[in-house]
Amino acid sequence: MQAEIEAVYEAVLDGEEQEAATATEAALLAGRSPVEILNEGMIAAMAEVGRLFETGEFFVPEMLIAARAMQAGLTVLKPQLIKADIKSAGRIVLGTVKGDLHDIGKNLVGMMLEGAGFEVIDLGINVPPDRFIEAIRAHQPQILGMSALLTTTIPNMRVTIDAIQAAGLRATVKIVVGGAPVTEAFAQKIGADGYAADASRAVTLAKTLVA
Ligand code: B1M
Repeated sequence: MQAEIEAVYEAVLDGEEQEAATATEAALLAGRSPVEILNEGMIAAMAEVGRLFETGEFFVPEMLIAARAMQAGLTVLKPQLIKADIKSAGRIVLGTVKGDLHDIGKNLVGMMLEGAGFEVIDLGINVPPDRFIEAIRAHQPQILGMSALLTTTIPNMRVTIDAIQAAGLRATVKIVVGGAPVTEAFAQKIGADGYAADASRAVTLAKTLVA
């Protein structure tokens, strides 16, 4: 791994918020690409955080400070990931489902979509079905995107889709789901229109769905 990328990786893994921002700036200045910094520095560090949590070496506080450090790095990276686009490619309402507080992946998906010219309305975390429904009525998006990171919260994607159906809005919006425990088969089973494994695939899928 390149030294500049390794510095980002270590800062996120150690939960060093200030260092994560500084190392990200340094890596950009050294000519490393934003995508390389994101994938090999930040996302790789979070994967290691998850592994250490599974083996009992990290606990929730360590996960949380690593997440904060990644957010600090992402704040520096965001302008580089988003290239201004004059014409809106479409409107997307995005949120993490009820019961789930994970938002780093969702935020990344939102940033990449903005970078591709989509107007993103982010409802945040722990979003109950009725808030998704309100947002569909208020913003009339072409796409609704739901994120979930827990096997215990992915069923809320189906609950939300059923509620949208019951509200008579299902035909007005395409529904995209994603997050580590979500699969293509699960997406089909719950009646979503699409599944994306990562942020760049989410952009490709969104473009296809609005085309
Ligand atoms: Co949590 N956590 N966590 N956690 N956490 C996981 C998810 C876990 C896998 C860790 C582990 O055990 N290895 C595990 C889930 C196990 C399971 O359900 N099978 C877990 C657990 C158990 C928990 C708690 C229950 C722990 C506890 O309290 N005992 C608790 C639950 C809280 C809750 O939500 N109710 C909890 C809490 C937390 C923190 C708050 C401390 C923190 C989140 C901070 C935050 O998000 N602001 C946290 C973190 C940081 C993690 C890990 C370490 C990292 C997640 C992350 O940010 N990854 C995670 C382990 C892991 O994933 N390796 C873990 C980086 C991010 C870029 O990837 O989110 O997958 P990801 O997003 C990707 C794709 O999935 C996709 O694109 C993104 C970018 O490429 N994607 C989409 C995501 N959303 C999409 C939507 C789309 C399309 C693509 O369309 C709309």
